[in-house]
Amino acid sequence: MRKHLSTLSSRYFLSFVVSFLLLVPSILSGSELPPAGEQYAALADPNPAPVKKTKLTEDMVLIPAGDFTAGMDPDTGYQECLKHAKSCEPEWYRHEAPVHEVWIDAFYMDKYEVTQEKYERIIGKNPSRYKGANLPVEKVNWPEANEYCGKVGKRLPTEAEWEKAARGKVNTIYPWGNEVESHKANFCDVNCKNYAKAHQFDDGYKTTAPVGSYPPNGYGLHDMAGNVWEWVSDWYNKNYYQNVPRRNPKGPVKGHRRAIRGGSFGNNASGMRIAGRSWAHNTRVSRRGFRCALDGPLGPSSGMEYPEKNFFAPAFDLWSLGGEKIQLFDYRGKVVFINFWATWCVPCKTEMASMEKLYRQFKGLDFEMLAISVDQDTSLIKPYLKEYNLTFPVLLDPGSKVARKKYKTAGLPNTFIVGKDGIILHKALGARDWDTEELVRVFEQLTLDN
Ligand SMILES: [Ca+2]
Ligand SMILES: [Ca+2]
Repeated sequence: MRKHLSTLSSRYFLSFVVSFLLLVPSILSGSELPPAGEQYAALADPNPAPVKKTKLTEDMVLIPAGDFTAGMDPDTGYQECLKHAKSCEPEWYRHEAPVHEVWIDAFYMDKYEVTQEKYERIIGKNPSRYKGANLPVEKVNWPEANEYCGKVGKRLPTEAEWEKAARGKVNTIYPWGNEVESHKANFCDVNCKNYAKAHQFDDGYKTTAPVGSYPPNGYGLHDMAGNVWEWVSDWYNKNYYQNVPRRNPKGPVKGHRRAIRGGSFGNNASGMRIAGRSWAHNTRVSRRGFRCALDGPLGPSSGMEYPEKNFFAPAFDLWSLGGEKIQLFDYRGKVVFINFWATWCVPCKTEMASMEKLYRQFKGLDFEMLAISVDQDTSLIKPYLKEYNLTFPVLLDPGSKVARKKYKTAGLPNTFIVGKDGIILHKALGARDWDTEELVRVFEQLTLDN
């Protein structure tokens, strides 16, 4: 699979190099991007690789790309510890500071901790202390967790991915709010036999609980708080949050212990805080398991790009083919699929049918498709739509002012996916197959997001 991915990446790298070389003359001459139809179309990739279809994502949730707030003010962690534990030290929480914004590309996260049944099916043995097919596998060390994820075609999540996934779009101490409650997660409650036992709470389990026994968090993930601690891919470093990369941090380059997250059945409630960090040497203990992650479908291998930072989609108002004035602002609160195209653009034609399918599937939901034609001769558009049986809304940009000046399109087709908050989430230059299972799932997730 790695070979397959690297072939894809090099293919895209080549196509971008080609695009860039084609652009060079106009950059050098200082002229605007090519006005002539054929030249304009030549920049697009007429044969995009299809997005890989896979069933790997069953029982996984797509966590959309974007910023989240990582870390926590250490005093909050300390105060929360004082509420639930007999001894706490303020310095235990310094490694969660400072609070910082991190961009994470879209990725998939397992809904559940890996169960013993799944682990045994792949690895051929079950090391767990507390046996049960649907209980989380435990007593696995980091290389074993890493090996399992690799064998099923996935990987361990990074610490930052784990924290974003656990946050589930909220800024509370726990996934469900700021106070510990009895039936939200499995921690060291009244049933627990160790020093952390909390008499005032009853979560129903002395040791591990079957995965998914408690309500999911805001992303639909279970047991991110409690049950078993979870290995992540990062090395642990207590100072890492003080100088963390802004985008997709992958942890320190080396270390001698790994980060673990989320608390367990054997810890007091404050161990389940979303921002709580901990570490472990390469040991096997019954309180520790894991779950796997997977790159999102719009990662580098799909040819989709993420903007370097959060860009609001430039505002525009254009006439529709039906003679209505349409403003982008009218669609605030919806996911907007903006596609620049022209009747003379050959690659545009190859993606139109899949755009139509996507449009019909999401019509009426929090979704709008705006196909912006840059045709000079707008009389060609209606017959074209009729010929290919296309019903999505078409806007007119005959001078390419919106296409080239506002959206800086470098070729056709050029697609921009705009989130509900008006921020450009993805860009694609060249035709795509827009109604693949993977991409439909992406749009489902985006339209459901708040
Ligand atoms: Ca418990
Ligand atoms: Ca857990």
